[in-house]
Amino acid sequence: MALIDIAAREIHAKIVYYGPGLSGKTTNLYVIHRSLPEHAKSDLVSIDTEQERTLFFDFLPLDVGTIHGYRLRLQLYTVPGQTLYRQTRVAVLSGADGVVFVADAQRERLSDNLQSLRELAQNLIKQGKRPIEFPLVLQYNKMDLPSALPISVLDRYLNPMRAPRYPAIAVQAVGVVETLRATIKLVIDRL
Ligand SMILES: Nc1nc2c(ncn2[C@@H]2O[C@H](COP(=O)(O)OP(=O)(O)OP(=O)(O)O)[C@@H](O)[C@H]2O)c(=O)[nH]1
Ligand SMILES: [Mg+2]
Repeated sequence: MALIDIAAREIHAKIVYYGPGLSGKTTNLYVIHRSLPEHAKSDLVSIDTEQERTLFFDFLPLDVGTIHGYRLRLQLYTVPGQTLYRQTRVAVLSGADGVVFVADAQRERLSDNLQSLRELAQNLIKQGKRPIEFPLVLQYNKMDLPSALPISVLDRYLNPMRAPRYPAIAVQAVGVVETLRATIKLVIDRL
């Protein structure tokens, strides 16, 4: 839940990158961190395994400027996508103001994407939110790979709710900033 600090004229909001294992959630945060100007850079905190699978979360605080005289401070988190860490995803998702669902566009990952989307909806409901009204942006990542499905097919299976969606190649920094910008816009509209 966004926190509005009237005395300090600041708004704090939380955006969570959700999705199946290895879809590219952590890569999104790396790319955003790398693209920040030196003076605005804060540390990217990653709690991961030796193989760089997210174990608990990644965390990046981000100062995105001023709206209506209030400084907007974002906290970006990623969940661990591996099936086994379901409870951790629940904890990391808690209090989110917006979600980026990072899907892996490869044909063989379609059912993993669907399962993760279903789990996300269930978790939002448990946290008292209505999934259709919740600020959600989809990212179709790994569009560079030969087995990536066409956008129209991904739309049909993953986006019946017609959320904003962006094709991406996160390792090449393609589509990463666009995805974040769209999510920030939804979150601000909601506030
Ligand atoms: N080819 C290709 N590889 C990508 C892309 N984005 C990420 N990867 C690779 O996919 C692997 C997994 O990326 P991560 O960002 O660690 O995935 P994750 O979603 O954080 O995974 P978990 O933490 O296990 O949930 C890494 O080897 C990345 O380099 C992409 O757009 N194209
Ligand atoms: Mg990760």
